[in-house]
Amino acid sequence: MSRPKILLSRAIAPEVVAHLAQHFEVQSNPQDVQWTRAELIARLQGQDGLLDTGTQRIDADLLAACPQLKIVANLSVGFNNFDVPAMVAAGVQGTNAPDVLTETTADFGFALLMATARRICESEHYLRAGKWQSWSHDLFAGAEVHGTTLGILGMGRIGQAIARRGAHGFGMKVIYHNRSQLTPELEAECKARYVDKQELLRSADHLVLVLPYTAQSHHAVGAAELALMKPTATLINIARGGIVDDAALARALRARTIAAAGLDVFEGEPSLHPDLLEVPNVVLTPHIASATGPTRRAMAQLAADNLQAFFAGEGALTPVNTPDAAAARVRA
Ligand code: 8YV
Repeated sequence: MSRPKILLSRAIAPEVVAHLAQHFEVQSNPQDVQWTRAELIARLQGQDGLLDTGTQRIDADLLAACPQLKIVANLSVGFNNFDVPAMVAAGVQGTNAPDVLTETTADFGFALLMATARRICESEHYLRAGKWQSWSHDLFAGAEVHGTTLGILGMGRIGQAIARRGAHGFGMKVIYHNRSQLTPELEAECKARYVDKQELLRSADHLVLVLPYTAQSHHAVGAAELALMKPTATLINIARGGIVDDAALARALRARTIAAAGLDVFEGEPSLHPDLLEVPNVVLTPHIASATGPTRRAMAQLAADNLQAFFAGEGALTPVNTPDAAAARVRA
């Protein structure tokens, strides 16, 4: 029996590619370029599985154009690139890469919060530009972190890991808002108190966004929400770009109706709203919250393990949908 054919849309850890090659016919993207949708569809012809980084839209049109495709394994915990109902209807499995990135992503969320509150990037640019002449009592005076109120919007695994860092490491008072309230045990462990969204926006000194991107969370933080925040507050987005209205945020930063922002994700990334590049009180990073060698390897390995388990008939390890059995595409 021939081995299933797997397409890697971007480069991943070489040891995971070598592992995949023991079980599959692997076709990779040697130049590691971001293919257009048309290029992806052309390359997917005859492929049984796709390992993607979560950037290619998997919808009814793509699935109809790639009738042999049976599974898409995302190298990301987010799967907003999947049209889940379309995948269910077409009998195609989707998987994500949860858990293995939780602590690393929470570390980065905290790093971004610290860098933003304490103006680390702004002050480094000043130093590199040769502008430092003498000590001054208010030179890059930033916002306090320890003992302040940490607000978290989206209290899944990563939100909880951030809450633990804030409460246990920095003595912060943690409040959160989420679609559902945590169990009393989890709330106690995270030392977190559930509040409504308005109170979260009004009370947080540092507000971290860690919620999934859906039609409901599109622009969950826009002009109206920013207007509720304290003028001394910072906003940190490590979730998805579309959750924040970037144009409204740039206006709030320029007018200093909030103090600062730290952004790892952007609407329309890798392009940025040009106004964000013009304001000094924002720390900008290129979607790297999960980017450590060990974590990116673990994410790639989990995606590979999903493919292997699926094609072995054992069922995907971290499925995000249950494909319609009647429509399920025959495995190679
Ligand atoms: C990924 C992410 O690195 O997991 C996610 O949802 O946003 C990041 O950890 C990115 O999606 C590329 O795969």
